[in-house]
Amino acid sequence: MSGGGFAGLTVATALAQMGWSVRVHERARELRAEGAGIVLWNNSLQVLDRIGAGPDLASRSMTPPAYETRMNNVIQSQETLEGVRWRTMTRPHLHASLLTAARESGVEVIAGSEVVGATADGTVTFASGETAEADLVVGADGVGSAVRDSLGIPLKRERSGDGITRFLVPRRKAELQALEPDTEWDNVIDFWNLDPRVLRILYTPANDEELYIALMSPSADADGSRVPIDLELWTSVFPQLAPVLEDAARIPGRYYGYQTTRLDRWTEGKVALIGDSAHAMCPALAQGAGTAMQNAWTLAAAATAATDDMPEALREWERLERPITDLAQDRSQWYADTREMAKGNQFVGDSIRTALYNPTDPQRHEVT
Ligand code: FAD
Ligand code: 3HM
Repeated sequence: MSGGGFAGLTVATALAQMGWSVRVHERARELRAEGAGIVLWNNSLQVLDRIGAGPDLASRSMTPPAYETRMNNVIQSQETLEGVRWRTMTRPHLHASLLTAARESGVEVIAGSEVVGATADGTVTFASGETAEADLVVGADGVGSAVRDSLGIPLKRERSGDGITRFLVPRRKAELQALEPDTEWDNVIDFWNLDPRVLRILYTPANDEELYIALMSPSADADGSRVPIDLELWTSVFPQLAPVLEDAARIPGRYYGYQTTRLDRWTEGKVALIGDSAHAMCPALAQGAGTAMQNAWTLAAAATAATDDMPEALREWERLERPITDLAQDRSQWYADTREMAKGNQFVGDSIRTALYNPTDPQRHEVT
């Protein structure tokens, strides 16, 4: 396994629980997740339950009462998402839950171990110059994947003009309530402003104490995309969020331009790619990590069921599982290009299909 992020830890845990002997090589010296908050849906929550990470994850995460969308501070929709499983949390908490599940399942996680490449026959090469052989190699090493690049798999990158800077800050619920008493501050609130200037704040409570805020602006807007943030600009447009923007302004921050990575194929011989190395996507539908964990589970199941021909089993896995991930990528890129999320009521039809998917259901591909 190359990479100890959400994809790598999930596939490693699933494989170990299915009887494999598994080693995860993580380049970073410390095993932890960088970044702020995250939203997960049924497709990944089912997997987290199956690998035993569900209770720990639930202990410090929440399901907000609604996903609210505002334009110029006027409410467009409050989607209660009845019948849809979803939860918000911090990235460090999700990573810690996965790491615990991995270790409890007997996965060996080696930090400070960089993979430089792999070959179709299952040979992995490390930066140290050492090599190892495996029955299955998984490239879960993120958007800059060394495993993917060493295999020479052709890819296309599509960029959008917009991007986002993410922060984890204290909730400050009482101070926000004092500023806007009628607001339900436990909701996710997607505050859009398109005219006269494109500036958006996605407000996502992650638990009782921590709040994830994501500040979006076009990359062409130098002040809007500046880090640390231009506090005066952001508080002038979003005065009701001043207390939490002041916290965000004290954090260095990194502006991330939206982009999609699409590969010709996800497998090569005994090597499979999952997560951002195979299918990085824009975050509009909040499905990058979700599809990573979904594909981690289905890959583990497909590899375990493989009899003598691992390369063919991996190709069949991609054929069956790829369409639902392609859909999430395409819809998320479309939202990034059109900003249609600003209209509200967007979690319907094709935009919610990936969220509802259950990768652990053996009947999921049966045609009725
Ligand atoms: P990564 O998280 O990038 O992990 C890769 C790991 O591999 C890292 O630990 C890295 O150190 C390691 N590594 C890299 N190279 C090597 C190497 N050569 N050798 C060994 N190890 C290596 N997704 C959601 O589901 N919900 C959301 O709400 C959401 N919001 C998002 C918001 C934004 C603004 C962005 C940018 C993304 C968002 N995503 C979201 C997407 C999500 O963050 C990614 O899809 C997810 O982190 C991918 O996981 P991964 O394990 O594939 O890759
Ligand atoms: C959860 C989430 N949803 C949407 C975006 C976006 O459109 O940038 C980012 C997110 O973290």
